[in-house]
Amino acid sequence: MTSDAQSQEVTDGFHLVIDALKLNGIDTIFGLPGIPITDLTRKAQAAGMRVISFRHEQNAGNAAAIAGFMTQKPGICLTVSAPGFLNGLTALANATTNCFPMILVSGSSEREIVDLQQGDYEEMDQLAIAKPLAKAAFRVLHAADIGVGIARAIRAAVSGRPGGVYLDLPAKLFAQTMDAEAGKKSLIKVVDPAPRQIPAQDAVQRALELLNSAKRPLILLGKGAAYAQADADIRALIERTGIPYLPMAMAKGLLPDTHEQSAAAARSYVLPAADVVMLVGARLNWLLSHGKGKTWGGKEHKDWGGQKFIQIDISPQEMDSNVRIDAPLVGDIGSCVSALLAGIGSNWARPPADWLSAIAERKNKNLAKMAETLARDPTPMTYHSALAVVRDIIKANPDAILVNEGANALDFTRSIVDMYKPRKRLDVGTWGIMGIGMGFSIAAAVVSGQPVIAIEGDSAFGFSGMEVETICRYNLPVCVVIFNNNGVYRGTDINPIGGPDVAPTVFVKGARYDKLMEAFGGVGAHATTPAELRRAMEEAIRSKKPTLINAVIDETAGTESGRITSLNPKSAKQN
Ligand code: ADP
Ligand code: TZD
Repeated sequence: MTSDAQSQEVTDGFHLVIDALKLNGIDTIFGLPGIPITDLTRKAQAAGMRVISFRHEQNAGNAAAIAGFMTQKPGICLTVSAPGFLNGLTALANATTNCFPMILVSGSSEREIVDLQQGDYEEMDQLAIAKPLAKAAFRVLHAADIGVGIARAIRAAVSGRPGGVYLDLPAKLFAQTMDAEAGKKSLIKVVDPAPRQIPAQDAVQRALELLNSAKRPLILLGKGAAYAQADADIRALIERTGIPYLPMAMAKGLLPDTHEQSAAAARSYVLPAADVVMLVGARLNWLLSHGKGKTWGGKEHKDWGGQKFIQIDISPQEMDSNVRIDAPLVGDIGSCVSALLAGIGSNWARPPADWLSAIAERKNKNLAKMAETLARDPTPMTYHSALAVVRDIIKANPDAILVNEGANALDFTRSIVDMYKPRKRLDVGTWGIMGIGMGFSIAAAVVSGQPVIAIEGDSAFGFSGMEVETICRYNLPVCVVIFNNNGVYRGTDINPIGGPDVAPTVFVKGARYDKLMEAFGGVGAHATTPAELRRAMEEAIRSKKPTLINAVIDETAGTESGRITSLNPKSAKQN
């Protein structure tokens, strides 16, 4: 081809968006087509990208977010204007809250009309609405700026503390054309999108000295530690110091939950008793009782327990957010942990034996008690007897990814089902949000190719249940297990005035969720005993077929809000 002929070739907004994503190693889009992005989905597929089409944008957004968590590359969610954008926005906000890197790319309507509020098709000032919920938000108006727009979105999503980024692409942009060669030159392959942040040496020294002075040290691993993919060094830090550790829900499996240094089964003992606590990618938010109060040995709920804290986090502003951080260690977890390891050397004194034996004693007692409960086989099936099965299945299939949502279905699964490998447990995260189930499951299967097991409360499942069609359409190895207890938390509430409406927490009794999966060609199974559940799950893993198991759970078994009953406001007024 002559250079003359080349310069006559043109490209357009559609292709520049696709080329910019591909140039940056992004090969998958989670989305839902419609004006103005239908052709973008078609052209992306034609260009060899994987385009996973959902039934609701929130699920596509959740898929993008968890793909970002699993891969350290921003997950892409693609939506149409106004309502599609808003549907995706919950997932974007949830991603930002959880520090998951994703980019919500949304088509938008004509700027001139939107800004004069003249009533365009799906009119909305999307950029303004996304801004407070995203880590960053950008709009591209000219095809020549697409490369910069995508580069900025990628950097914003994955550098520093990861988060959700909004990228607004007005309809007119896609149709714009420009010289193909100039277009190609305008694209940016982002160099080092998440630069390492090396901690200061004096901060490392301060942390080591504090850790060394501890009589009852404890390490807390959060989902930031799982995200960082510094698995071997984190394990070395724990094993070389001999310090007991607690994994937060999504850090389970960073070291196998069966590790002898895991203090998970003695949590209520170690939190108040520890004297020095090192947080690795975990915030002292509500999930850790804000680092104070009775959980931490404080007298009243605002009182500090007297622990000293070391906190490893990439965000300097996280320090002192709830209690004093005595040794802040700001940097990326990989760099911080390797700096600590260098300082620890090979002859670090193990923690005092009385601390370790006190933990072991509690742990063994609690584990024995749990083993007894799990061995029972009551009728109807309970959370415990069903989860004894799930626990065995995960043990036999440690590469399977466990997705988990609900209240009781969440809390019991988290405490009963051991994880053996990093980033295999994906759940409701920082908000305790319902609705992540099918989006996370789909992304986990697409990104990893591994089997996915989703343990779902019947209420939780309802938020994204229609995506079982998506699971069947892409023939994904997802086994959804619904813990069906006929309602939110339990199925036993009654209408206090006895009218025809059931209580607000109660669903149709004896619903057969398995039929939903069958409607789309997947495998449905109905399990009323642990033996039936085991057979159905083993078959799902073996066949890799989309499967939904309706596991009937005693409707009296749950508690209000699971383990967080106390967060329900109770009026001081006497009835
Ligand atoms: P959990 O819910 O498991 O306790 P959080 O979501 O509260 O975990 O905390 C995760 C923390 O990890 C956030 O404060 C975030 O800034 C931090 N983080 C995420 N990625 C990294 C990284 N690569 N290096 C250091 N800190 C990180
Ligand atoms: N809406 C959203 C988006 N997130 C929420 N967390 C809730 C509502 C409130 N909620 C919970 O916190 S758990 C839950 C709801 C509705 C469902 C619990 O019922 P379940 O699980 O059937 O999923 P269990 O096992 O019956 O407790």
